Amino acid sequence: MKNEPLENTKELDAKANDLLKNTSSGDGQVMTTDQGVKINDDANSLKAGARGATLLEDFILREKITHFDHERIPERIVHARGSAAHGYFELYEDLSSLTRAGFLTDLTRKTPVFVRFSTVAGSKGSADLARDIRGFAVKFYTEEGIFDLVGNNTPVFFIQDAMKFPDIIHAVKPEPDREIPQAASAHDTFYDFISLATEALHNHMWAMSDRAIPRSYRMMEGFGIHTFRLVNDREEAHFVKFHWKPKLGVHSVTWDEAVKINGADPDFHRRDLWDAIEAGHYPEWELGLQVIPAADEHKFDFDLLDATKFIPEELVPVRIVGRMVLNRNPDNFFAETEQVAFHPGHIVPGIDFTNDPLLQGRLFSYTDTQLSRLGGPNFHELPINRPINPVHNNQRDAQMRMTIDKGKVAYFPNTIGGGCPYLAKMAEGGFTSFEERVDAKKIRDRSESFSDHFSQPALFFRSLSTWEKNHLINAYSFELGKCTYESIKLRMLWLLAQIDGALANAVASKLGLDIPASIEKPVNQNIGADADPLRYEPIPAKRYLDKSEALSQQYRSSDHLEARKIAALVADGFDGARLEKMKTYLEGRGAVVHLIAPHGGTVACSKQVSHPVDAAWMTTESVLYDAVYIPGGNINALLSEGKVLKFINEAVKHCKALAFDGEGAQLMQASAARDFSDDEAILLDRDPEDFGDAIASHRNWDREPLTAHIAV
Ligand code: HDE
Repeated sequence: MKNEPLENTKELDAKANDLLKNTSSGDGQVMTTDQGVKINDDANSLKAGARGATLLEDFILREKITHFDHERIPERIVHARGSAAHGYFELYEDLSSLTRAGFLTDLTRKTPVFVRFSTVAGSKGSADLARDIRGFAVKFYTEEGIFDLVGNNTPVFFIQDAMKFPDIIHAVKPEPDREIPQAASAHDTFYDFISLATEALHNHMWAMSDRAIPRSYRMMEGFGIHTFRLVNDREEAHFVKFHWKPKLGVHSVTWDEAVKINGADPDFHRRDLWDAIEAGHYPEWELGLQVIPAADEHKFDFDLLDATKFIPEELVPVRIVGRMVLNRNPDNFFAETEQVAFHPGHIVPGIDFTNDPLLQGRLFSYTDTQLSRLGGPNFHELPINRPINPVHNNQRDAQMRMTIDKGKVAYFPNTIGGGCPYLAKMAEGGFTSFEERVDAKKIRDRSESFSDHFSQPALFFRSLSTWEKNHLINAYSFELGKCTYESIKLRMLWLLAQIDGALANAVASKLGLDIPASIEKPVNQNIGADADPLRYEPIPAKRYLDKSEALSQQYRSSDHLEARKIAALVADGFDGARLEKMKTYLEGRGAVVHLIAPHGGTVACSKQVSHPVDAAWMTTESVLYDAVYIPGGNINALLSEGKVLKFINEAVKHCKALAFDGEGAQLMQASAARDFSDDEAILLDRDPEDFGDAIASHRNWDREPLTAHIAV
């Protein structure tokens, strides 16, 4: 299906077929104006003489320039930078005891999906490796209408109530006086806010962890975050949390790499997703559910309605129920990835909301923002947004209406239209909201059960491996080190001390500050004047679970190599036989081997065979690869090239797998790799299989503490 126009693809799912109605290609076609008039000069405007003024009459020029002038639409206020792909979802088991949603009960279905990954804070043109939460939004085109699971790559969010969303976003976005910094949270306004809104500390800790600098979109978990409801035919409801578990494991890059990747290839994640799909290595996730019986709503040490909490997998295991495969790149970025409109309020019968106050606020925001972003209320008609099942109602008119609704009737009830479109009965799949009993005072308040702000960040930190903890400490130290207000740093240190003493001490020493014994109480700010502030103060951390393995990337690995990138450093006279052996093996496991040589074009091996060069040294960087291979042969040109040593030293420092064969040993000796002859991922004259396994383990993080001296 790769590289082919949509119409040439062999198997079209229902959504691909639907998109075809609007897909167009100029191949073999004559150029026309938007009005269909054939054009025979697209380079010269109509003038009064060859050197004269341009005439207003030139409808071809006017049309072309006018359209160009209006090509831009507002970027998303958050999640502006993103990439997307098509695919499908299929179910492993019939879940009809829990839900009546067709895509979760019918084992014969392949439900088309469109998935968009994103960063949150940066602009549309910002770099992919920003330290940030990633969006993970899935649109299911089900036979009963659209279901959007608009999640993130962390299981919790920063705030508990939608009321605070504009504040946290204003705080993290570039500061409004200078519009600095772009796509970065390391600045005063963000930490001013975080240190006052202590509920944010938990998600913030995830944002300081390696999860915020993923190796690839394909190697991230996804989470629906909020507790939703599944409702079955008998109107019985269960609470549910949604999870996406990646087939390739959960992996990240180091901060040093992230900073360099942003310069070397700001589209690193976008390219990785695109290339993997084009190469036929389709990214895959399993859908997992944590199901909680309604009767257990209050049995946890936290509130299920509080989006700053996850349910540890030790308390409620994740039940794997299906898988999602992304197998087709979009044809047009703007028409699909940019115009797609997700909404947590797009649900289908069998799924329902809960009273999570963050979710409730989201239900308003998405359509509202899309009205201005996409220019009016008809954006549901855009090809990427329309469902695969028919749409009939009495909504009419407005800008850019595509549908031509026939007849006189645009109201209900009616007799003139035969009572159509008629109402569906529940048995026919009509949506009915879950009948939750509500008996309450109208009040601007927050439940005391939302007051535990420290226990889960503490559990998260305890659950990390040593290398993950070190990365997190460095991230805090970097970010707070970029703040200019000492009062903000001190407040953050005091708060970190409430979470974990060792974490706070380590960050304090890197900042060169002492943890204050006390600070002004970090009372939540947005409560009504009459409320008692003490009711909203965070309570001390509890320890209801020692550790949760699921929180650490250490336990989220896999043995897959699909679309992993390996740099083979070569120059004329290299050992072609060894390269072929290694390449064949690695490519057999789905990896991509690039020949990196002194120049573009071709490079000749010792047998005088020409091999096409994938990248010249000057056009690429070590940080763009997962591993480095030196096949040996004549390596003199490599030994005298500073870029090659930098390439290898960086790979050593970033704990990657390196394999040296034959004469490559000299390069090992000449580089930082010489100090790591016992390292399990730095291999000399070993089987390709060992190298493959080392690459699949992603990194040898045990090496990291020994690499401080390597200057790169
Ligand atoms: Fe969003 N969010 N959000 N958000 N969100 C948007 O909608 C909003 C929240 C998420 O790829 C916007 O169409 C509010 C949580 C993703 O197109 C906007 C609140 C989670 C995407 C909006 C939240 C998300 C968005 C901007 C607090 C994870 C990108 C453009 C109440 C569960 C979707 C748009 C895409 C996008 C509002 C909180 C995920 C402004 C008010 C929690 C993945 O409507």
